[in-house]
This record gives sequence, C-alpha cells and structure tokens, in this order.
Amino acid sequence: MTTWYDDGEKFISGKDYQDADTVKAVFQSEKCITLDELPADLYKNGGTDIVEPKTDDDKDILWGDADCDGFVKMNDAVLVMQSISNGDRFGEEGTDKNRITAKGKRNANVYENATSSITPQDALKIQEFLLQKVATLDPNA
Ligand SMILES: [Ca+2]
Ligand SMILES: [Ca+2]
Repeated sequence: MTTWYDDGEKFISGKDYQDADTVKAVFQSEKCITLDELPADLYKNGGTDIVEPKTDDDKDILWGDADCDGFVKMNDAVLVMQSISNGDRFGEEGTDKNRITAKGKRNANVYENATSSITPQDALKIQEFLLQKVATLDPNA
C-alpha cells in the first residue's frame, strides 16, 4: 500500500500530473481507503492501552498463598510447615489432597526467594506479614 499526498509539488491535485476525473475515480475506488474511513481510534489499539505482557512466572502470583486459594492467611503458613515436616502427605508429591503444589511452593517462597526453596523461614515471614510486622511478602519489593 502507498499513500498519496501533495508535498510541495501538486502531484495529486496539479494538472501537470493528473486530471481531476482520474483523481476522483481513484479516491472513490473500493480499493482506496481515505482518512474518513479509518477508525477514529486507529492508534489507540481499540481503546485499550497496550500492556506489557508479564512473564508466566509473574502472572497470577500471590505471594504467601501456599494453598493457592487467593488469600494469604494463617493456613498458608501452616501448609508450608506441613509440607516440610510431613512431606509424605503435604509435600508436592504427597498423598494428601490438600498438599502443596508447585505453584503453591512458588507463591510461598517469600524468604530468600532467589536463593532458597521452601523453608520454615518462609512460614515465619508469612506469619510476620499476617501480624503486620512486615509490609509485603513480595520478594522483589
Ligand atoms: Ca491461601
Ligand atoms: Ca524460601
């Protein structure tokens, strides 16, 4: 596709290059889109701001939510402890239906996130958060 416009020299509207009937025919052609046919929000992505896609790791993470129920409560700290102390049942490979999941472990790894896995320190930090001793569980904050 190419655009047509007068730039200094009268290429479109000038008699030296075009005759008026040809210009009219071109602009009225089905194959020619004129400005008034374009959507008003052409450059606004349909009215929705373009949001930088987050990585899968950042999506739907709720720090401290070990059981992935959408809330951070004391039972999340308990589940962290259970998954450590009673791994046969509550570890990721455990037998209990309420065992911790890989996603739950990721959510709950709030203490030394980059360098450790799930430890009692994670459960402790979740409790400190619930007691408002720490302001956030986001390890990146
Ligand atoms: Ca929870
Ligand atoms: Ca940890």
